[in-house]
Amino acid sequence: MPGVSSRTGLSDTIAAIATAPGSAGVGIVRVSGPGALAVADGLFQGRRAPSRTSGGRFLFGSFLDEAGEVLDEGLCLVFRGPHSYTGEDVAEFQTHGSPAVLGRALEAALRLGARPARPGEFTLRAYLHGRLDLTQAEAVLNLVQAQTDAARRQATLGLSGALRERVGNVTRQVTRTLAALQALLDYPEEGVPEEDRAEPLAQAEHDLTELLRSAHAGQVATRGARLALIGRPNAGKSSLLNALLGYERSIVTPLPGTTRDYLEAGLELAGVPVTLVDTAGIRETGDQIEAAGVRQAVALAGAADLVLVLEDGSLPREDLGAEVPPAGRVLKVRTKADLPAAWHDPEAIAVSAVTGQGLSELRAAVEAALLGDAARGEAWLTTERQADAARRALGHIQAARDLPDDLAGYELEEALRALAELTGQDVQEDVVDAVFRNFCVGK
Ligand SMILES: Nc1nc2c(ncn2[C@@H]2O[C@H](COP(=O)(O)OP(=O)(O)OP(=O)(O)O)[C@@H](O)[C@H]2O)c(=O)[nH]1
Ligand SMILES: [Mg+2]
Repeated sequence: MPGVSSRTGLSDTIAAIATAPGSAGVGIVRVSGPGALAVADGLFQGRRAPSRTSGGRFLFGSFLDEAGEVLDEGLCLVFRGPHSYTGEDVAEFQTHGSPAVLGRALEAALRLGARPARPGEFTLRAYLHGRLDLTQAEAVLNLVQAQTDAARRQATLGLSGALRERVGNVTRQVTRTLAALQALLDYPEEGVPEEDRAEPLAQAEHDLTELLRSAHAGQVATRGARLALIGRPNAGKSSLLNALLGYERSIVTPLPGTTRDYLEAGLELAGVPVTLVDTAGIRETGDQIEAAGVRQAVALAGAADLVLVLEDGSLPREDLGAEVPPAGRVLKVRTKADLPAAWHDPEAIAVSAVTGQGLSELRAAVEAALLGDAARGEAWLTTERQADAARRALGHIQAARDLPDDLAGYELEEALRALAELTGQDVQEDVVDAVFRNFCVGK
């Protein structure tokens, strides 16, 4: 069991409606804990009592309230600990998915001795019983909340334990070095061979650096990204926004200064929820409204995850005359590629909002910039909590590398502690609470 003392009391039996509010074909009430099957016996009447049914079976029958009134008909699924989601005895009632039925069924379960589950408490129990580590619990949350395919893919990988495994590889390398250093205390004349000291640490450092590079991608895939389009008036910002969206969201005219207020539109790019932000063309202007729009444009560019700087490809190039975020967060775009080009820049992606030329290259460049080369098949760090622990572990490993043998051990122990925190083997209760606070009731 992970090294946390639970405030929740695993001896309680908990119950909750596991399906979303509102009407649906099927609804589920879930009960977990030592009394789950007794609750099921009281609530459900079928050919056989749930408590006399072996795990992994389902029964068909009726749900009854305490007065014996039939609330609904449906299924009772029986799981016996440890072979269940939570690791405890679990009964799941599948009723018709109406709030009226579900409400009464939950009420009956509570009357029979269960207490209402807190948000995420089923998954918390799975964690406390060692069925999941903390990265997997976080993956469950991400999976429940996944709005896009990229987020789903990462959550599924995390749930499979792929992230735990990547972290486990690092832990093994650090442990190997630490063991070698400790042996040195007993046999100082032997020295620590390279392959037990520098090599595993270099490997651990490399793996952690890769993992951290994925953290940004993981967060982008989960929470989405903001993409600002900036440039001179008439550069073609609004036209490009419309072309990427596939509909006329923003007003386009031949007059420079058409867009003054900024506007946002959502789309999915490479499985990532992206918010495109169209802004006022940047120029010196006496118009108060437009000037306010220009100030906004610069601020929006500063706050975006990625900035597309658009320049009209059919006119001589001129400096934007404004602070542009540093390279790395910027993609240069040469617009109006259907017209004769007035300049060339190998770094700029040539696009035409009129013919659609270059749009797929642009999409690919945006994807690469947002997700980086974080290999697609690998598990990423998906939360700031995970990234923070990984960063600390890396810091200690780097510190150990440069220390003499007798002092490096301390840093490596700290690194192991941070890695154990990452997977949740060694965490404070408040960290665990913070993870599960974001869950919904019933999960
Ligand atoms: N030929 C051609 N014309 C374009 C293209 N993109 C935009 N235009 C034209 O350029 C003019 C300005 O386009 P907008 O999209 O309004 O430019 P903007 O950057 O949003 O301009 P402001 O809102 O004034 O800052 C319009 O007349 C568009 O039809 C393109 O790819 N090819
Ligand atoms: Mg515009």
